[in-house]
Amino acid sequence: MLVPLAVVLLAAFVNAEPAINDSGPRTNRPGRFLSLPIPQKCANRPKQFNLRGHNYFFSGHVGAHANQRVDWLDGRNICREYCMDLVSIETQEENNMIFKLIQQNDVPYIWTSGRLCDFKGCENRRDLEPKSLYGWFWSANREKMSPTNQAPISWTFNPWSQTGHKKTRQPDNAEYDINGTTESCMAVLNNVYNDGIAWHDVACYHEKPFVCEDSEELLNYVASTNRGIRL
Ligand SMILES: [Ca+2]
Repeated sequence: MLVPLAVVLLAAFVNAEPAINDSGPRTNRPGRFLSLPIPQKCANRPKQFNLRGHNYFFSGHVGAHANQRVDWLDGRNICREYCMDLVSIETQEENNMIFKLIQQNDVPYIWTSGRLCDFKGCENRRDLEPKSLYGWFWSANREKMSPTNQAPISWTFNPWSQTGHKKTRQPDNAEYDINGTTESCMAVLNNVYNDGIAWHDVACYHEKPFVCEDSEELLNYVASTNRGIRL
């Protein structure tokens, strides 16, 4: 009985995402939805590195995606077909792993699943106000982030950059002042503002390489609907 419920929840979440349709001046593709996993792709998903039972890959190191730069939702959907999603960085250990990947391979930036809860369904949530401090979460598992102005619990530092376009700490929603586009998605940037490797809020239409991480929800769903599949 759990599986149909999971599907319903997934579908509901798809419908909660329409705000990203109007996310940028350069792309305007209405009616975009989250992709469902493809069992064959899940079984053969790239497993480049591993942390605590989750597999990951960096798009730049996978032949099919090596030169691909995509907007945030396309990044999620490419990952989701593999039973993965954009990376969610809940622990400092995981953050260290991602920062090391970026540093050692001179990657300019990557998308993560970090998202500002500023779409339909996020209204009337006083616990998310002010949004710039309390409104961020990991889309892949819907886990709330720590307040953006402090080090997450059990971390030794705050991964959000102390500077950016406006020379103020992140998130700064800087593009809103430029062209009215909200910076609703989270990327890890490599020294773009002479600030080392750090977290930034960025408008979702920007096109970047990405890191995918196993989605337990999608893997469980495909496992329970495909008898005998090896994931
Ligand atoms: Ca920013």
